[in-house]
Amino acid sequence: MMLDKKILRLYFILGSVNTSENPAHVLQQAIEGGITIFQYREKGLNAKSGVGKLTLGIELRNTCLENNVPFIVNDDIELAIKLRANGVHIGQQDENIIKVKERLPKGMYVGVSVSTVEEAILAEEQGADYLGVGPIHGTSTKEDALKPIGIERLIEISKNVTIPIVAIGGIKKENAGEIINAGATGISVISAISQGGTYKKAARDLELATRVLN
Ligand code: 3NM
Repeated sequence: MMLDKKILRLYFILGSVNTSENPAHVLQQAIEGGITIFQYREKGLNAKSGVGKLTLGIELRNTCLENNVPFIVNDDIELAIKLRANGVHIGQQDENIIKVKERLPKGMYVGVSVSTVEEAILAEEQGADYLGVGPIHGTSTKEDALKPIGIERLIEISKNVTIPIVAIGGIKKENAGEIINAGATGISVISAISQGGTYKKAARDLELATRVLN
């Protein structure tokens, strides 16, 4: 089943290390502001593991369910299955896409992080449902982020694949429009919402900023 492109318009990612507030509260506000999909990414220094990771996952999963927002789990395939997530998002360091798809129940989406045209073409061939392309700009949110790839690379990648693309890395309302104009289906953010103070307004402003003609 093809992923509805509208769903990828404003893709919010959050884990407990990205906020000093209750993550479920941040998520609820972001939903009210207009995010279209959510990814639970429990990674980085002081990230939860085991029962703590599962418990927060259940809470965020329930918030998404109550609000009819698709819920994606970063990297952790077992957790994604346990939480009956709508999909899983994997990086280049994670398991092979074909193997991941074999393990997942039918209908669960697989998103893949790429930063080159070659990686993008391969991920599409192997059955990725969408691509996360980045980092477009510099970001301090991901400790091991690669060097920014820039808008030109995003344009090049979008010309070489047919599956939807969400761009990531240093995206905020001021540069969201150029991302969509470069051919991306949507934008993906952590700090532009989680560090946005009023989360609902931050999400709404981002959503408005994506409304450009492309
Ligand atoms: N992945 P912010 S960049 C989670 O390039 C993540 O694959 C990236 O955070 C990649 O919106 C990134 O705060 C961090 O810049 C995005």
